[in-house]
Amino acid sequence: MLAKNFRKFNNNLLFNNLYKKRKLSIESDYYFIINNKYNNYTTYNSNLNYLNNKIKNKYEEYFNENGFFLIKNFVERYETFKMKTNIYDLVENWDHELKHTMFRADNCKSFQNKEERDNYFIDSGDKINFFTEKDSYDSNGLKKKDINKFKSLNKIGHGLHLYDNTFNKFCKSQDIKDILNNLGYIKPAIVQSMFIFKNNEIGGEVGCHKDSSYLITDPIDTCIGLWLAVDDATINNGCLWVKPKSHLIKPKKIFTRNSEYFQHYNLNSQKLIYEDNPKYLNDKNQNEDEFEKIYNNKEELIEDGFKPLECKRGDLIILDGNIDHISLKNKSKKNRNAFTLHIMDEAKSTWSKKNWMQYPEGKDFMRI
Ligand SMILES: O=C(O)CCC(=O)C(=O)O
Repeated sequence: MLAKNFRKFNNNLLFNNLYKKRKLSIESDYYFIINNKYNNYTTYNSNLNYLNNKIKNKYEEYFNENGFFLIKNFVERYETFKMKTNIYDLVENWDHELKHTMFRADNCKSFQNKEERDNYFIDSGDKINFFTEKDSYDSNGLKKKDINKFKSLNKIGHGLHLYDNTFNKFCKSQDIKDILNNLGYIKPAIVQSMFIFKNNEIGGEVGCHKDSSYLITDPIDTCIGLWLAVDDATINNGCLWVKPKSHLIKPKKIFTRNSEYFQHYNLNSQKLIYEDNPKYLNDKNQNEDEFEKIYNNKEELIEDGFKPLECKRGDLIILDGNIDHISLKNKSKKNRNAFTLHIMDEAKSTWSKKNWMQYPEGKDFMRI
């Protein structure tokens, strides 16, 4: 029913969006913006080649210097509605009593046992698994009555891109390839994708982190994040905040498979742990305090040099794997859905065996 109503709503939007035009590039005070002038609402075969070399260089230069970049109108608004329809279909078919785990796994009481719960997360790399908000379930692990299935979700991951749907087409689009190409990616491969709900009034905060702490590549960090706004994202509904130039400080900690469990078979030990990052142990250019620092409000973020990246639906943010970013709790009445991709360069690095997520033996990441 949800999906049917949404489709009806979507068709009206399609009509309204048919003649919408995209605009030209502009520059702002702290981030450089390109407005995609391509106006094809049905496919993802547009490309960034219209950018002349001057702009291309600026975009690379800006990204390398600051660690992020925002492209306005990267996809038509209509495409974001198609993504939502896809998600509504998945959620409608999801038996929330049966399989899900809370994203904040510590509080989860709804799985049979800890082992099963951990595996649902660890094995989700090539699957469509559902992760719920901690505030949507009561202390007995039962979903609160006033929260529907859609609203209860924190994210769906981590293999949405692998299935034949809107997300898959988006990932293979020429625009995405061009971005990665321009940034020097030789063999880009998608390691994970997530639909992040950040629903109104319940969407939890995401603590300050660098993606390379969670997605480890060796010998160098090649992880890059692409974050597509599926709803308008504002300071009020929990937009992303980034700390410009913080990508120059390397991740002090990494989130890894515990060798005690996986190599020494001590089954009473924790499966996933935080460790010092061996790559940068001797790196003097570190700030210990920054790791997973908690920020409670925008004033604290501004004080520490973070910038809010407010977006319209269809805008894309590119994040260096080492940039500090965060989003606050969504206390507003508006959802803040987003689709994210994390990509590595297989020409320059390999996927560390330490990573929490490993594909089944013999299965490769999707190259784009
Ligand atoms: O969407 C958010 O709130 C956080 C996303 C994020 O941290 C990521 O994509 O790496």
